[in-house]
Amino acid sequence: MGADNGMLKFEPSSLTIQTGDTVKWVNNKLPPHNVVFDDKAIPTNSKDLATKLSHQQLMFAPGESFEVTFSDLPTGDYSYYCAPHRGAGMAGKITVQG
Ligand SMILES: [Cu+2]
Repeated sequence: MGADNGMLKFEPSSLTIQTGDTVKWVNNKLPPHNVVFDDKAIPTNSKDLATKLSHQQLMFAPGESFEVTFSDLPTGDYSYYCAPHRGAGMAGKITVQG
């Protein structure tokens, strides 16, 4: 989260995984960052699932990280953003395949 060159973005900004895989987000430059899944941009538009996948708490320290395991959920595209930097376009997408 936060590119080495100072850009407010997730790197990589899109990622394809298999059901059951775990994704780790690591704080890098320009904190604070977080990860908020948009219930309008995930399969089934489930608010509960969006909340479960999100890490709303802001991460300030470089190297701080968290992991999410994508199991027991529908396949498809899961879009998310960084709340403090949403206006700057800091967003990403996880594509979950079966
Ligand atoms: Cu951010």
